[in-house]
Amino acid sequence: MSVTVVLGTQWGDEGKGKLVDILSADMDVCARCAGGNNAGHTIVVPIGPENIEKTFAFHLLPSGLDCNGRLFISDRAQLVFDFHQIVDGLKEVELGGSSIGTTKKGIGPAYSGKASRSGLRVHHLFNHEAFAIKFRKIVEGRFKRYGHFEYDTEGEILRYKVLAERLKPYVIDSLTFLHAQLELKKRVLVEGANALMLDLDFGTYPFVTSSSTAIGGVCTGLGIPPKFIGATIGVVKAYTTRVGGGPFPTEQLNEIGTHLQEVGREYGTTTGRRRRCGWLDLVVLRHSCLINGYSSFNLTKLDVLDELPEIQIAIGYSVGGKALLGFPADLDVLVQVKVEYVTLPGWKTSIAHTMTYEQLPENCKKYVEYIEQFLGVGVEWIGVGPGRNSMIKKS
Ligand code: 2SA
Ligand code: GDP
Ligand code: MG
Repeated sequence: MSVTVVLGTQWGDEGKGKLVDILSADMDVCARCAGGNNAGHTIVVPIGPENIEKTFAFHLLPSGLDCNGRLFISDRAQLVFDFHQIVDGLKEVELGGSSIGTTKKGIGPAYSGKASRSGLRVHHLFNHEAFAIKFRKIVEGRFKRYGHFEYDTEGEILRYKVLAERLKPYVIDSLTFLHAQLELKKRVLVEGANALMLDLDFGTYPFVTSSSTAIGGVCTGLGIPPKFIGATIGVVKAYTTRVGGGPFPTEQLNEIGTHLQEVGREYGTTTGRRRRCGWLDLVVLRHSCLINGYSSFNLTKLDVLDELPEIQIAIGYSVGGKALLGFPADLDVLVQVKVEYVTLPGWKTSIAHTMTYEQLPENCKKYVEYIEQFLGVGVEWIGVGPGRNSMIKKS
């Protein structure tokens, strides 16, 4: 079983990029399987003889990418066009007060096209005449639905003719490629994008993205059967953030939320939007564990909690005095939940330069162990800063 999967366990931005960057050193292939350039995965790495830390943000390309000539694009990948992005914006305006708060990268409209079987895929680019006919038809359909927005259809068709030539050297039959790698027992790392609570089926629908961000999306996105999947590492932020609209039971619209936002520098990697912040939610994580079956966790941004005298963790939801067993599907129920918290003491000391688990303050270890025991999943990695070296290997 040579495939290791890295998935976001909450509402995204847990720090998947950083773990993927670290794990990539021991991998042969790093693959993206879902989402698009809505994702923003940040890595902070020491560069040059003086080891000056530099920040890189990856959107569409895998964070494990380290060299030209080693990038491949699946011929089956769906294409996101500029008109999808325009339509994304128009849809959000149409929704008004109940807008999703999308990244406006065209993800929803492109996945709608895919599901309604009118999407264009990478292989379509290489039959220019047929591509042009299909493209015109799709754009006409969008004009009918959204009115005649400003868009130079013929200019775009010519632009894609040129871009297709540039893309050609990278395009492969990814199924044949990946299965050949698996046959050779090469190590494959899958970089999940977005996160479980943004999954089209299991997230806080409709405030979700349009791809399958859960473990199932790894198999449908890459065309590999579950039998190849060895480890599934869930990346868990030590508190919770969410960007965009939708309910967020442990959100702290107070000085705690502001503290987490400022210390954690919680701004969208793709859009620069302020991320909403709140306490860690183990009800969300239990739901996440059920679906993805994590073999271990990477707990990230634990350093962001350093200064807090007390830390709260959500451990249950109830409605009308009745405890809920699972995470509610209905957002009208979710907005009503009363959250039950436990309060743990903080550690009030910087853990930024801690190298081993044993060196962490006792209260910090108690926080980690509480999470492990509640969820029944071990924490394998702990992030204590944004840099590549600020990661403790626990077990
Ligand atoms: P979309 O654009 O259709 O996928 O938006 C639908 C919802 O999914 C959320 N979403 C995200 N949430 C967290 N991080 C994402 N990536 C960027 C980042 C976000 C940014 O790394 O910070 O820069 O704003 C991401 N992408 C999509 C989105 O907020 C909607 O709630
Ligand atoms: P991703 O989408 O899951 O890859 O996460 P993002 O890159 O969007 O957001 C995570 C942010 O937290 C980035 O700015 C990272 O550099 C930063 N980060 C990751 N791990 C840690 C950590 O352990 N501590 C701190 N302070 N920052 C971290
Ligand atoms: Mg991100």
